[in-house]
Amino acid sequence: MDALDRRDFMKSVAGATALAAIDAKPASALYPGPVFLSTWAHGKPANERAAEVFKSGRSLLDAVEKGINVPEDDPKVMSVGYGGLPNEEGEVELDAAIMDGTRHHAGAVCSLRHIKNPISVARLVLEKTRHTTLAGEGAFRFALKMGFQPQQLLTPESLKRWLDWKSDPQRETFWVTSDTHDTIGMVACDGKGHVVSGCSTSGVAWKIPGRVGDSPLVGCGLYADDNVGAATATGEGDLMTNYCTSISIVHYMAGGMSPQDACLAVLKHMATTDPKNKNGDCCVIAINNRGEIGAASMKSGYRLKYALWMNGESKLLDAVALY
Ligand code: SD4
Repeated sequence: MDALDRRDFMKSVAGATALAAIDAKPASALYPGPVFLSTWAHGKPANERAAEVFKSGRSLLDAVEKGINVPEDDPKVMSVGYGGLPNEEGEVELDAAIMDGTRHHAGAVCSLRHIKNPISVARLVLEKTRHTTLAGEGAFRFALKMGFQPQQLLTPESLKRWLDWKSDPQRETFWVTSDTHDTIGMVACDGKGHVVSGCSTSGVAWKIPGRVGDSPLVGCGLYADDNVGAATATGEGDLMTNYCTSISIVHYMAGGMSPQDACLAVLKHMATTDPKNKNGDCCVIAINNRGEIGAASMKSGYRLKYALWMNGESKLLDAVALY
């Protein structure tokens, strides 16, 4: 461990301790209204919907869920919900999770088939059960019990993409390497110290059936704690799961880092522990309980566009890249 690594590690340990010890809401929010921060261009309409829902008097959890429903419902977004690219056998399998920073509790679903709004199923796992995560057939049967309608999630376009991939003798597969993706991850603060995070994805395209990415795993694809803040990740989940990316960011923030520094610190840690990770498609966003934000990408070749809704303004911005 070099000096920088050791310092980062000590800060993260200090962060973990602080996380357990801090029990107070911030004295004052940096920005006293709601802030919504999401990954990629599809995050912009998602934030706008979330802001509308929150303005109508509904909870921050409702806002994040309904915001994420926007790209889930949009067949043009081929990495989330309806129209998401399928696994190697041509089946769409969706992952999603939502976490409430007040209760330190999440609801999550993995490998869910035939239901276009996995974030809403995850929300019901959170609200209606004592469980945190439901997978596969069990998640599907739960969704049916909750009144969701099963449907074909392949669109003509996503079917064509799969058939093109399948018929290419040179195709890359997840038995060796990777392909396309772009999760919606959203973090939000209500301006009063309450934070929520959520994410929803069809995962990496052409994945091995049953593969679960980082997105529905608490601490990996997302985390939220009102005492500190919230984070979420997008990119190569198989890499980020091994670094528990989102809880690591929250720990860095608990140790005193700004959300921006915390996002960079986790990526730096990934790159210094294994230099191969500098080539990883890894992007993260974070918000603290004062409404301050951060966004970063590992490399400029996979630079995150992130959407920010604040003070009635909705913007799409470029994240900083570490390499
Ligand atoms: C996964 N992290 O399933 C997701 C994919 C993603 O941007 O986020 N892509 O690995």
